[in-house]
Amino acid sequence: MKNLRRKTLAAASAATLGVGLALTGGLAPAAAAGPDTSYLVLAPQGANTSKAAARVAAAKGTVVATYDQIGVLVVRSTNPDFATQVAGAGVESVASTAGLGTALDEGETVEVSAADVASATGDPTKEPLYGQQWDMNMIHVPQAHAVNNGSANVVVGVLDSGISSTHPDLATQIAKDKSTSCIGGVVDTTEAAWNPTNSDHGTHVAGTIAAAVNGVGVTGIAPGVKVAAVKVVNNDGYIYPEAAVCGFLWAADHGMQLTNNSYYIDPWELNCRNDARQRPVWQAVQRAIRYSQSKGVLNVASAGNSNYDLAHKITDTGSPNNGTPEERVNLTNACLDLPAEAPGVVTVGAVGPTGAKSYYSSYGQGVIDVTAPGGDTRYRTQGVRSTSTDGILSTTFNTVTRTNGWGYKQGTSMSGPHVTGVAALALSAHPGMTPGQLSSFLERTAVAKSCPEGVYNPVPLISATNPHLYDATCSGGARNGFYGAGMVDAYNVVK
Ligand SMILES: [Ca+2]
Ligand SMILES: [Ca+2]
Repeated sequence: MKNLRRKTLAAASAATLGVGLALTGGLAPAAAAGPDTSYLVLAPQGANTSKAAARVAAAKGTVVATYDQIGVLVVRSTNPDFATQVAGAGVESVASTAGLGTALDEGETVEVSAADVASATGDPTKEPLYGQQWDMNMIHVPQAHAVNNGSANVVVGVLDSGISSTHPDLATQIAKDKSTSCIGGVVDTTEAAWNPTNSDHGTHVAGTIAAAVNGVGVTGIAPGVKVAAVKVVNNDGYIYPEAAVCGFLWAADHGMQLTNNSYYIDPWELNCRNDARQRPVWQAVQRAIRYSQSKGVLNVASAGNSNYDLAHKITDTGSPNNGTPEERVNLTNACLDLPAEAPGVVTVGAVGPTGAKSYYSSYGQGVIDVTAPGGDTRYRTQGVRSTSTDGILSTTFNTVTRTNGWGYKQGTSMSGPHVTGVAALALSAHPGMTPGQLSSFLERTAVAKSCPEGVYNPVPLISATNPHLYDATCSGGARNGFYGAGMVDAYNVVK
């Protein structure tokens, strides 16, 4: 969905333009305060942050969070010359995160009418809305539950827009003592802080992983496990790197074995490789991901909804969004889509109800590890109209009426939590696997899917002017660019 991707970026640039201009205005009087700006200050790898903290104070910055585990400080400052003045011994690099927030690919929610309360049977297929959960049949969730529906020892961090703690399908499923907001890079564990504000994205994701089998609404894939809300999406719908850093470290230091990351940050779209200012920011996020893995966390991430070949960024002609597209041939893996492309992260594409790649799902040989249901509301009509029931049904929170409910969304944001849920079942049945063992187990137990022949075009009628808007070509054999090692399977990981 290259158009959407460009729109997202346009919004990000507009929201942060003012800050960027102010920062480069070197002629302002030294005494004038600039805008209140967030920075990541990196100490040398392995060093503690005390020297860096002293330099921050001298440069008129305020440390708002200290991440000694990875040698990173989150700092706010109104000093327009902060980045220059903080440099010195004990500081490896510094970067403002202004302009580096990525908009959450929110997607539309189509609500369904409230389900009648039945009696809890322990059978997921008896949940009132189960008949609309085609995704659960596709990955054999009922068969899995007959063996194992999850252990309460497994806690999944949902790095997202918060989870509604009053939702009847989720209230019993949340590890409240492990839930937090990470907005601004700073931990706030009050319940209000990690509940949703302007987005129910995280509530939907959490329901796919662990909605209760309780005679109400839907079933999740692993209702026996716990989810923790780790809110990284701010009230404007942006994920900033300092929030992601905070989220990975929180999950790692609070005994979580898994995180779900249904968001992505696109530095390469912003020409990261040629931008020295951005590089420290991505280094900080990568340090955080590496740290979490060292603490036994497997991180699962969505591939993105751009129908983009992530293995061939070098031919990108879609940027910049604000002018004539230019071919950029210097893009390399120097800056990766994070967290999806960080080493060790399970990267997930999406399929619709037919099992074929969803029209929007990004792909790429060597990038996609596994696939899972994310919905495809266009395949039935070849793109002409949306069929909402071909999306993924899960728990919702209406941010206008402030009420809980159920509804459909589609995206790799929805397929990611299917993999996370299956991984949670796998750990429940086979405790003690390392992140590396778990990710290879997920791949070994996945059901391989072969490439479609030729150019794949599921929605030729979606655009009146461009019938090839969603063309994609799959490469590879048993393991390929559309489906990775194949479709994850809940039964195969517990049997
Ligand atoms: Ca339920
Ligand atoms: Ca990966």
